[in-house]
Amino acid sequence: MSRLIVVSNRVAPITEGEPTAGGLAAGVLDALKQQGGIWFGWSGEVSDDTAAPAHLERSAGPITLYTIDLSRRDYDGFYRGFANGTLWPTLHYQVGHAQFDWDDFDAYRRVNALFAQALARVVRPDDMIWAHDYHLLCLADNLRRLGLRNRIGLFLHTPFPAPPLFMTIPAHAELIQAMCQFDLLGFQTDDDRTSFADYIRRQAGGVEMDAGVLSAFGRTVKTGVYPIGVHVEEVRHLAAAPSHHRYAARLHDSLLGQPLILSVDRLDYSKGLRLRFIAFERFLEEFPQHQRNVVFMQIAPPSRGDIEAYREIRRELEAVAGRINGRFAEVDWTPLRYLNRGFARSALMPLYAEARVGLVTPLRDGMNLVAKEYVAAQDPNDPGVLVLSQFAGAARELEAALVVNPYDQVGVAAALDRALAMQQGERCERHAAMLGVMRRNSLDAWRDRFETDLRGGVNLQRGMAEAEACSQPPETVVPSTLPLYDPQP
Ligand code: ADQ
Repeated sequence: MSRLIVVSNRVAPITEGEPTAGGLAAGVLDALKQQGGIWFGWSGEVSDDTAAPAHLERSAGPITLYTIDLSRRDYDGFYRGFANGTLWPTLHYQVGHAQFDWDDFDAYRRVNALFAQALARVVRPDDMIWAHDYHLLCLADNLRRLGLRNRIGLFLHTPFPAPPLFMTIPAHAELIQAMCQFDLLGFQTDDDRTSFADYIRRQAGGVEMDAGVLSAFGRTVKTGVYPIGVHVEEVRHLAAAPSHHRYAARLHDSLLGQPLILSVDRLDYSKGLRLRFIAFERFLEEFPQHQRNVVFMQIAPPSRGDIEAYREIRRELEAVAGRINGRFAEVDWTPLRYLNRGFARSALMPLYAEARVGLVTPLRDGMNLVAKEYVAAQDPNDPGVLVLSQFAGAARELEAALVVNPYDQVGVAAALDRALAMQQGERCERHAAMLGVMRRNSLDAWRDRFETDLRGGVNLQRGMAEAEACSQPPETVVPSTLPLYDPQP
């Protein structure tokens, strides 16, 4: 039987009870647990051994993990450099944080080729390969060069920006051409898919056919929208189980009846934490009746701490949090609690349930699972209110949230006041609407739809071959002088 092979930059810690601070990890792990398969990725180890990297294989229940190490040079150029220093900020419309270096891009190509070579050793001809995220845009291209004809799909967990923004990356044309070697490209929202299709039409001389099928570079690639979801019942179960309430009980006691505004994020400039803190400060200024009567708690474990932009945002947040507390705190009241740590899911979900307001205001986000988890964790009879950025993918589905512009501090402050004053009837109504959407677009539905479309994709590729033979092949925008991918040592 055809196996599912998941490929992502990192494989998740499989041990239950450990904090998992990445949305991709949460989604993929849940998906693989259901049906089993292979998960392939970087071990997280940096090895100075430059010889061909060893495979590490281990099984955890129905999941077999294969991992490879990276050299220091590749880690610096691929992970810190191109993936997280160029692609991540650009895909999140934060070009001010982006930098580009051709040596880093070489490392990105090299690591994608390395993944492909290691993967090719374990793939069988009828396996289906599902790659994840922005680290692996060139994976299918490398696998095709090795002669693999398997069905290969990519799901992009981040946004995909409008073409003029993507084109700030000097290697944009090569990246897009490589992406067209996948059979299926999945996006979180229709905006993201449309941006990619716009690039293909306007910059790559390609055409859009029916139902999201694009033709470019002599290939046909299907594109689709697959909003990632959460296991609603599982989240509610974790949130309500008394055995998980150790932290939530301590939090509850410490609040002394004051309502809690809660935010949970990886510490990342795309999550909009600095503007959120300033919006909370504005809220205390504009609505002084809430002073001494509310607590805002931000949980934000540091991530990517060896990249300067991340160290900088951490310093900035410490300064702003200190200023707000210095300005408003009383002997018996601290308005902002800022926690630089992660929590196991079982501990986090009851914390969501304690919060009267879930404040989720990224500047851009592919989806944002915290928003969905917050909604799922609420008691349907007395739910809290979600205040959600219009720039999170989740806002496309959770229209019944209080949707805000994270750049508008006055607007966010007003939404917080409105959320805290909202009557039970309206809270229940909004919550029920959001829960209905989330049940339809669950994590299972996300996985099933992507897999079904990927299985169908192979027929599509064959079916389109004839049609393409009759039409003029689209012109490529990639200069012929572009270097090929490095062969691996
Ligand atoms: P992330 O950027 O990591 O994911 P998000 O979608 O919010 O962001 O997922 C975070 C996940 O990690 C959630 O399941 C959450 O519970 C957990 N988490 C976050 N902070 C935590 C903390 N302090 N302690 C413990 N757990 C924490 C990327 C994209 C998103 C996209 C996801 C899934 O950037 O836009 O929604 O992948 O596709």
